[in-house]
Amino acid sequence: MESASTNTATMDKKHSNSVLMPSISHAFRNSWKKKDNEHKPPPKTSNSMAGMVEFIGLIKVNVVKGTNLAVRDMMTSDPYVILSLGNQSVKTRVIKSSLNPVWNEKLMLSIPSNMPPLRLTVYDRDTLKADDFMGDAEIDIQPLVSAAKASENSDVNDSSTQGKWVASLENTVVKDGVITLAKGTVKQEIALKLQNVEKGILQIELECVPLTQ
Ligand SMILES: [Ca+2]
Repeated sequence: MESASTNTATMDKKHSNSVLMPSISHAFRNSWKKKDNEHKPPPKTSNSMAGMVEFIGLIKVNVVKGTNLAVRDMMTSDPYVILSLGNQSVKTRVIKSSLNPVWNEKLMLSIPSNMPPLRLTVYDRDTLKADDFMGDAEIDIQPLVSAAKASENSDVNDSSTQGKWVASLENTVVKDGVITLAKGTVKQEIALKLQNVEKGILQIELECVPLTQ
């Protein structure tokens, strides 16, 4: 370090100490107070840009029912379903004490442009300990999205002339996931055999609404 610059810095510090000290400490007090009150600082622009995802449409999921689900309490379970697509996640209500729950609950998720698989996970709600896993399943939504886009671009809009797209669902399907067009909406009814669990079938209906712009 050169002595000249050190001297300058010391001089500056002394100068600011004598003149600006009261206002600086006041500013610090204010900034601390502000942090305590707000808890969350506003997100930086670069962060929010990095987290931005482009959506190409909406997927409506009707979680219809579960059949012969796994037992996680003494005799039964309190099942609910978590749906996740990319970073989003939504869940159904809990049906108390049932291995054949009927939710009939419609949930909606935005479809990211990279079209990740739709994940469904079933849990047993417990009050005194962590919820227990009751199986999961994954659905490739690309065939449904393609069908929805095709039907949108097509002039013909009745179900008889529309082709049928059979979804590729690997080994998780019980019932064929045939995609159908009825009254201008593209739908897919699927019965899924839950994976990583001893038993259980989940029945859902998917509907895709592409964004036109
Ligand atoms: Ca339970």
